[in-house]
Amino acid sequence: MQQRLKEILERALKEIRECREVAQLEKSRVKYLGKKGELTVFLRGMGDLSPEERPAMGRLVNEAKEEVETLLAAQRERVLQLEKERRLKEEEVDITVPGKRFTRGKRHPLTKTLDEIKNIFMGLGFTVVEGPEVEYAYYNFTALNIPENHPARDVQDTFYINEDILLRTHTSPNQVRVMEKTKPPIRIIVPGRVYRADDVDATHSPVFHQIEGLVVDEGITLGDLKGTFDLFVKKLYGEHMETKFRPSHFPFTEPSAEIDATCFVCSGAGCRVCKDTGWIELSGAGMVHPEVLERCGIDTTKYSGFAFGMGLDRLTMLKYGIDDLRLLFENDIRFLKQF
Ligand code: 2NL
Repeated sequence: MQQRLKEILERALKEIRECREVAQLEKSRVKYLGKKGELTVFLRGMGDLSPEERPAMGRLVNEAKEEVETLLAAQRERVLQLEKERRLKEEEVDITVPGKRFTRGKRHPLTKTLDEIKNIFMGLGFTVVEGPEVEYAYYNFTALNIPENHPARDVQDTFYINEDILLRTHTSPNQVRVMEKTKPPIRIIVPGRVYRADDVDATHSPVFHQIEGLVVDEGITLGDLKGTFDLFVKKLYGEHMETKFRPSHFPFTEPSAEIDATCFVCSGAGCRVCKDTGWIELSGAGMVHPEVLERCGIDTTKYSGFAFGMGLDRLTMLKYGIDDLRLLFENDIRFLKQF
């Protein structure tokens, strides 16, 4: 009988020592000390012993149970410690591993150029005005002295929503609104997206960007236009730049001019980009047509104004040496990264 007890005890101790998880320990506890556990059953089986033998044997069994209990408790501590160490190791963070480099976004080249242009004109006391891309034909054409039969109004050139509503073909409608609402002096630039029914190629897109400028005050002359634009070009492209006017025609200005600037590429010597003229066309401009001022309720005996309109896309391409307009719209990260 003693021999059997010894055998159970040794097996129990060995099993418990090999436990590596709390759940295994619980199983062993039930197996030896539970209601139907081996030691419990063993103790009950002592009824078969003689009364003389019983106390000594009972003590031995109780000692064995205590030993098992003590080891269970000790092993439990050990297992918990092991589990903690295992978890700490699993969750270990190597603070010496180099961080992941994440690429920072940049402003689009069009935005960069526009921001520069805004800053230059704000420095001259201009305000930046923006407005809707869907416009009335009245504001886009009629108010600007563009006659009913003018080719610019053609459905071949303009995206119409219906007979009276269209996608603006320039940002001028906003200048008209400002003139209607504001008593001069007026000094504004109006940047924005504009639309024309063009097929896409290296220099054309059905959507592009324009910046127009407008000044209306007492005694404004062509000299003010020349001085303002010359200063603007020098600030944007460098002090070495010069500007010149060429006569032109727009329905909304009189007189009208195209403004050329020194060629960026050859500085005036003549090259492929400027077609050997030494000059590059930057903008259309002129004195606001009295008809346009009158339509907006501005007294032309007292006030006069100048206006200009230029393509932001073209200005940006020239500034950064970009040779294909499509690059500005495709948002290829390899292109945008360079700015
Ligand atoms: C061009 C020509 C121009 C204007 C735009 C303008 C606006 C009002 C009144 C008078 Cl409200 N003029 N804008 C004037 C001259 C030229 O743009 O070919 N731009 C790319």
